[in-house]
Parts: sequence; C-alpha cells; structure tokens
Amino acid sequence: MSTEYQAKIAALRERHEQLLRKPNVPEEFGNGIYTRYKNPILTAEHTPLEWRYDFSEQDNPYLMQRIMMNATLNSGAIKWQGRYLLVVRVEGADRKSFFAVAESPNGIDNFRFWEEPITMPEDVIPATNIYDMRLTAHEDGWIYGLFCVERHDDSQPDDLSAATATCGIARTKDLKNWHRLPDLKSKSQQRNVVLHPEFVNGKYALYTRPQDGFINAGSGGGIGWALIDDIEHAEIKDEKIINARHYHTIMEVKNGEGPHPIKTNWGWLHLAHGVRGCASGLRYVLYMYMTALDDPTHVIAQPGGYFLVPQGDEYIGDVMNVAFTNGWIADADGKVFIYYASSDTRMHVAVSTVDRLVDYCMNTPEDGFTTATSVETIKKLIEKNHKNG
Ligand code: M1P
Repeated sequence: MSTEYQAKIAALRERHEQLLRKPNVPEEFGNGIYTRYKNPILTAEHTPLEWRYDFSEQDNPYLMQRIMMNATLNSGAIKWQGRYLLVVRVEGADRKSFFAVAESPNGIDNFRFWEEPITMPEDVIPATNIYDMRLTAHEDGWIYGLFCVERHDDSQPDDLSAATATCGIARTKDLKNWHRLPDLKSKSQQRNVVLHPEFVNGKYALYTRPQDGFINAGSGGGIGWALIDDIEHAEIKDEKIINARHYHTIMEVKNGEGPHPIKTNWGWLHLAHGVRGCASGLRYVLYMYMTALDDPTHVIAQPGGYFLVPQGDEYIGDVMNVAFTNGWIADADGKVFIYYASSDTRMHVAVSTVDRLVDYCMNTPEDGFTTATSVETIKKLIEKNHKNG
C-alpha cells in the first residue's frame, strides 16, 4: 500500500475516532422533566468504516465509500452486563433497514457499534425490510426483540408502494445469536408491537397497534393489548384498546407504544408516540401515561399534550417533524435514559428519573379536549400561584 493511501486511511480513522469519542454535554436549561443532551448519540457517520469502505488500494484506489449509510434511528435499548446497549435501526443508502448493536459505557456518549450488524434469521416468510425493534428482557429468561416486518402487498400487484406491516418476533440470550419465532398472527396489520416484561395471568402480554393499512391506523383506535397463549406461535385472539386516540389531540391520527413500560412503586410508566396531521404533513411527538401495577391495561394517569417534540435541528431530516422512541433504560438508582430519534435520521438521549417521570404523569393536567377546559386549567394554576404569593 502506498504511503499516500496509508495517510488517507489514517486521516479517515482519526476523524472517525474523534466523532466517536466526542463528549456529550447536557443542555443548560431544561423543562425540569428531563435533560436533553446536545449532540446526537448516533448518526450514519458513527457506523464502522469497515461497513462502508474497501480499504484495498488496488480495488478502491480513490478510497470511495462503497456502501453508504443513510441514517441511524429508532433503537431498542437494554442495560446488559453493565453496558448501555442499543439495537439500532440502521438504514443504508439502498433504503433497507437492518439491526446493529451499539454500546456505550455511560449511556450518553461514546457509543460504538459492534463489529458486524445482526443477521436476523429469515426462516419465516422472508421480509423486504425490518425495523424498529422493541427489546424486552422477559421474566421467562429470554431477551425478545419485536419489530416491524414489511413486505410488498401482493394482493395489489399493480401498486409498487403497497405494503403490509406485521410484527416479527425473535429472541436471544446474548444479542448476537437470534432465534426467529413465527410472526405474530393478527386479523389486522400491526406495527409498534411491544412485549410486556412479565407474565399476566400466566400469559405473555402484548401492547399492539392494530391498523387498517400499512400507513393508516384507520379504525385501529389506539394502543391495544392482547394476551398470548404461546409465544412460539403467537396469535392475537382478543384485543382491546387501552390508550385511545382523540380528535384534536397530539394523537388524533395515530399512536403507538414506545419501549415496554417501566415498573415503579406507583404503577407502570409508559412512553409512546402520538401523530397528528398538519399542513406540512404528519407531526410525531412523544407522550406518556401510567397504568395500574395490578392491571397494566388500566390507565391511572394521562398527562395532556406532548412530553417531547423535535427541537432545533431535530426538525430536519429524512422525514421532517418526527420524534420517535422505542428504547429507554431505567438504572437501579432511578435514572432513566430516554433514547429517541429525530426526523428518522439520528439518535439522541434525554435523561430523567423515575421520580420525576411519575411526578410528571401524576401532576400534569389531563387534556380536557376543548379550548375552554385548557383555559380553565391555566387559570386554576394562576390562581394557585397568586394564593402562594
Ligand atoms: O416516519 C415516522 C415513523 O413512521 C412509522 O410510525 P407509525 O407506525 O406510528 O406511523 C414507522 O415507520 C416509524 O419507523 C417511523 O419513524
């Protein structure tokens, strides 16, 4: 290899290392609920150089990127062997998404991808695209990954964009070797399906998102719940909506469970996304709710409005105006790392605590669904503040 070529590679590696090692810093002024960190934690540029470059001078004399990466987004998250792990949705320039693990020692920076992307077994009906994994360390001892499996809708052969969304299921003990289980059987299409971490009445329990078509939730109603007899042949026989959509709210058009809920002394803490339409398209934001400890389907708190929205540069990307989450990690000391993607392009972290999130859920006024009730709510707060001097 020529000295010049070696020098070019060395410069490339140096730049990459600088990016991976860049310390993240908290934003100075937050909202008291969580602290956002300034730098994205993962971008397409964070993917290993070996995935993108052919380092043979003979075969690649111009040192071109042979395979380009487009985005790192909607990542599942888990604390594993003391490290903060994300199962990242990486999207190549060819529009295909795949899963790859990135790990960090502290959850906020220094994320590094493992050497190779995950090979997801395809010993079921092969998919065109897979994405948005929710990770659940289930009490049965397995780590499950539930994800969206996209295939062309062959019932519409003349429409190249017609697709179907199904929930794929795989499990692992080490996040490297994955065992694929049959896809979830459901009467409707499904995306954003999440496995509850505990058995409920001796059964596996799923948060679902029934939808009429690939894009439209339509008559789906909201976030659903279903008990599953056999996870190795998972089938939704009975499904009920536990977190419904409403007219003129942040989730008028769609919603979907984020990661699996966190168990707290006060109830299950849920993080989800809500979607509404506007002149510039769909707006995806995050919201929270809580359900009862003894009945994860019973909503006990529903703060009105959004919890987190795209901010600044986060508005811009492949799909504008999108905040999306499918991963968070609750540490034993109560710290919560919220991983979210902005505009289907890059990953970020915001940090909070279980106490703060419970306080937020329990004490944020609910949505009264009309302007009049919103004004009343604001006036009550003003009155309270006047009384307190
Ligand atoms: O583009 C925004 C999001 O759109 C979909 O979410 P939902 O199923 O709620 O519409 C998903 O494709 C998601 O990956 C994407 O981030």
